[in-house]
Amino acid sequence: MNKNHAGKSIAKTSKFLSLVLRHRPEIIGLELDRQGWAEVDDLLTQLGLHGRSITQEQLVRVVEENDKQRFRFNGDRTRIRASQGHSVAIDLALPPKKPPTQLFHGTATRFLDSIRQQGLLSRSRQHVHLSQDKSTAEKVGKRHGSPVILVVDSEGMSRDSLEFFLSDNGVWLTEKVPEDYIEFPKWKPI
Ligand code: HQG
Repeated sequence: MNKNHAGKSIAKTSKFLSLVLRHRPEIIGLELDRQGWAEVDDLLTQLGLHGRSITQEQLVRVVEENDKQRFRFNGDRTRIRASQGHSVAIDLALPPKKPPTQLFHGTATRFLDSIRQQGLLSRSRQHVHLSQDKSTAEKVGKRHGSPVILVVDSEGMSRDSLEFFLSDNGVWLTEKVPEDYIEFPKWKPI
């Protein structure tokens, strides 16, 4: 297999892993424990049974080479989980952490009216996702349409006892962001 093809298949496997480890483990008959971990042996077996066979070495490459470090092994590499982004009801069991003064959220202009009214909601996921840098927020926003970056007063939220968690891959998570803590763009989107 040439390098390009290998890269593409890694990307494909990574997308599929996101689907099963975050959203739909049942499509390959996989069970996640309460904290979202799957047994690596089970995962490899179930992938094989569903026409998605990969080797342990390929799985290690998917985890290690993932651009956002979306997946993580436990210490002895017998278990694996997604570090954030779940829609399945699991408890990542992250300790609350004091956030930086500000955090950013990238969204699409078409959602702005609704966000002004309701604040940021986690919708299908378990948390609202925030980043420490604007460029990540911009990329996330672009996935939904014409991007806009919202500035979140995380310091104010923290002061008001709203909790934050930092995922293993550096994404800030919180249950919701009430509209009063959001700085909206001054310009009116077209
Ligand atoms: C929007 C990526 C209307 C919200 C990233 C977003 C992230 C509202 C969309 C991770 C709303 C949900 C998650 C409201 C929120 N009214 N729209 N009240 N509140 N929204 O995909 O943050 O590459 O569930 O602004 O790095 O875009 O997948 O969340 O536009 O960490 O690893 O509803 O996905 O990681 O969309 O992305 P999503 P997200 P990965």
